[in-house]
Amino acid sequence: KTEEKSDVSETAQNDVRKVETEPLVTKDFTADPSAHVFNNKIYIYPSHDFDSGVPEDDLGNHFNMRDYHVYSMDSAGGEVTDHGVVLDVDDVEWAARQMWAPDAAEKDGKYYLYFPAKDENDIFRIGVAVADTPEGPFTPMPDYIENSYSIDPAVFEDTDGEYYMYFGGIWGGQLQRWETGSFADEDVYPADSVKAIEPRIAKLDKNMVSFSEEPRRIQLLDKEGNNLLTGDNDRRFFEAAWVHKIDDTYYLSYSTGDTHKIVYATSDNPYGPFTYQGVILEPVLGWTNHHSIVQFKGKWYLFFHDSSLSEGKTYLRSVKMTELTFNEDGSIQTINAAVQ
Ligand code: FUB
Repeated sequence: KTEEKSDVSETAQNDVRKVETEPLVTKDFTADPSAHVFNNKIYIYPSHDFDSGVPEDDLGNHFNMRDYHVYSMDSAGGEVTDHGVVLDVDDVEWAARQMWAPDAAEKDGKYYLYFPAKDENDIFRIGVAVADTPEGPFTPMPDYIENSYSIDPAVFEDTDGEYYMYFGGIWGGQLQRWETGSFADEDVYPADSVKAIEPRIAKLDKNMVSFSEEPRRIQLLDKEGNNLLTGDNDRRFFEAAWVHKIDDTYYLSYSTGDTHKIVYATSDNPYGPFTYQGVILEPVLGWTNHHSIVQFKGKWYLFFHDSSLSEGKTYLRSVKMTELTFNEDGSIQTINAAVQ
């Protein structure tokens, strides 16, 4: 890992690297890519966007996805194999609609697909489905994970074999409804001058299908040790948490939502507190920005999406990838992948 970092030592820390990228999948619209290396291949677990005819609103009802495909690649940037539909909302007893950004994990030869969806009360919960292979098909558990809520699960396997789920998203993702500990009837946003709503973490049980603890809040700090504030839209958490680890440093990256960036913060503990560091990906075409970071054959890659294939329709997105480079001090070089 030290060698990989030194490969980019000549890169100026604050340079923005402009990249040109193409959609990895053109047959369908795909978004929110969670990439993992299983069995020496890259597997991508994305949302499956489609035009359901639901009009656009601030709660994201137009993101009305109903199933998941899995994709794989033998080499970075190589041919992409579509493994077809691996889970459909109709097969999930507790889920009613809106199958949003999923993630996957492997343990002891079993594969777990974690996914948010609204239940029959229109409350986002996080469910899990199990398979014997990374490409599924996945069999859903009958109920959502107890004590789960909101959206965008990202499951991180630590080097000691523990698994943690990072999750949450504000606005349409409903995290603001959970500030009191139970689901509020109305949105509750803190004032601009107070601590912003924080992402959540829960350790997974050894069975991988339940939490072994109540979800906890993750503190996000600036470099002076102050909490990031609600009004700090350029840096505060919105959605799309992802964690990767290099040596002893945990990198928590996430979307800032209405300022459309992927940013990151670091910690020496999976529970945080995490200290804000900088921007990984500048705004892309389309309102949302959502990513994952994975190491494959010695290089690090950023998977993300934009709306280039649909010429800007924010709910019809396409998954892309590019190499991610680290500076000698472990900081991440900012990428600009914007297309006009
Ligand atoms: O794809 C639906 C939602 O849009 C995701 O859950 C968010 O992260 C945003 O990308």
